[in-house]
Amino acid sequence: MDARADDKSDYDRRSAARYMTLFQSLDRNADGAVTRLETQGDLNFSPRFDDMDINRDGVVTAAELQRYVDREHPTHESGQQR
Ligand SMILES: [Ca+2]
Ligand SMILES: [Ca+2]
Repeated sequence: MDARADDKSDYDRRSAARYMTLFQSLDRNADGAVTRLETQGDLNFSPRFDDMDINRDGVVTAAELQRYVDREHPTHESGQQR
C-alpha cells in the first residue's frame, strides 16, 4: 500500500547520493568545496549553483550542498507530521 511512498523516499535517497558523488567528482582540487568554475559545463550542478550557494560567496561547500539536498529531497521524517 505504501509502495509509492517507498519509491519516493528511495528516489530521494538516490538523488541525494548522486549529488554527493557529483560534488566529489566536480571538486577537482579536493578542498571540500566547488567553485562556479569547477561546476562549469555540468548540466546537473551548474544551473542550481546559485540555489546551492546559500551564503553567496561563490563556492558551494559540502554543508551547503547537504542543506540544499535536504530541502529538495528530504529523506528524514521532518515535514511529514500530520
Ligand atoms: Ca574545489
Ligand atoms: Ca557558499
